[in-house]
Amino acid sequence: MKTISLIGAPTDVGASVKGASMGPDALRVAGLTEALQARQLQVVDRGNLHGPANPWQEPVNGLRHLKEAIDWNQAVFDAVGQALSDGHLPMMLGGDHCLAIGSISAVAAHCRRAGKKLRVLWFDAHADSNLSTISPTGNIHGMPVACLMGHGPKELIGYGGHTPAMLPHEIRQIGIRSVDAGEKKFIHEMGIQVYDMRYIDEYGIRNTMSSALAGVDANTHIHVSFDMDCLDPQIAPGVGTAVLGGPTYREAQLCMEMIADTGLMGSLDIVELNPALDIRNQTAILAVDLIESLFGKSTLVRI
Ligand code: 5AB
Ligand code: MN
Ligand code: MN
Ligand code: MN
Repeated sequence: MKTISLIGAPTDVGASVKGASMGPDALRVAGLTEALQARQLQVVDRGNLHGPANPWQEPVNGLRHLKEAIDWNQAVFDAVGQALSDGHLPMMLGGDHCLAIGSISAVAAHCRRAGKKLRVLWFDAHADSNLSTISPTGNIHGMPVACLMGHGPKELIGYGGHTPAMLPHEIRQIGIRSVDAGEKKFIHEMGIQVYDMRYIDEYGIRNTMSSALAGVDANTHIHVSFDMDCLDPQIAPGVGTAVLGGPTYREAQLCMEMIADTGLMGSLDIVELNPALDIRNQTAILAVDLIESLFGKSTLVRI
């Protein structure tokens, strides 16, 4: 039986909108553990990690709360690494998206040790590829992809002593529709494969996911980094940086179902859920619903 380790990371140090720190408990209230257990999965809820409080300061040299982000990511790196060495599937409950630096650094280290190929599926409205020199906000939740590729402050690019944690060919970005000018240049230079909303509109979600999953095999570890703002704000209002025009409920479900069909998902981040902006916890409930599909609950009737 597969065991899932739930790792709560209750912080919003990477953002400038407050509230993502309440994400882990909102997911628990929405019934995450029970939903996974109903899928015959064993769940170990490791509770919430501890880290520095959010000092709510302005950016210094283009980076807001760098020290706090370093500490939180170290805690996430350690916890995700521990879960993987225990043979569990880590599910990191954010928290803001800067925490994917620690989470994916740990997953990448695990893949190197195990001789596995890594495929990161990054669902987001945003490209999260900012650098301190080009970011319009200094918010580190807008920088994790760049940091993972070795572009960022030295403390954020060296978890586990390996830089870069991830190479451009190991990631696919899906649902992107808000990209800053500097990010566009970075993505282009790095050669990151982005399935933006225009691509999804033109080719459909099925072709998008087939392409994003192309090349995975039995030796691939799929990591899903799911920023809740990927979804259309009509169905997912509980996020700090909402952008119109995201995937619908059914499109999101098909993404999850196609990932489940591979049987290769080995780790997961659920981030950027902001209960303070949500309506009766509906975005958390939606997250649990999509997670169930990621673990094989299907709407398919035909046999
Ligand atoms: B999220 C913006 N590009 O860098 C920036 O929610 C938004 O993790 C970043 O995707 C959004 O501040 C970060 C304007
Ligand atoms: Mn993000
Ligand atoms: Mn986002
Ligand atoms: Mn956000």
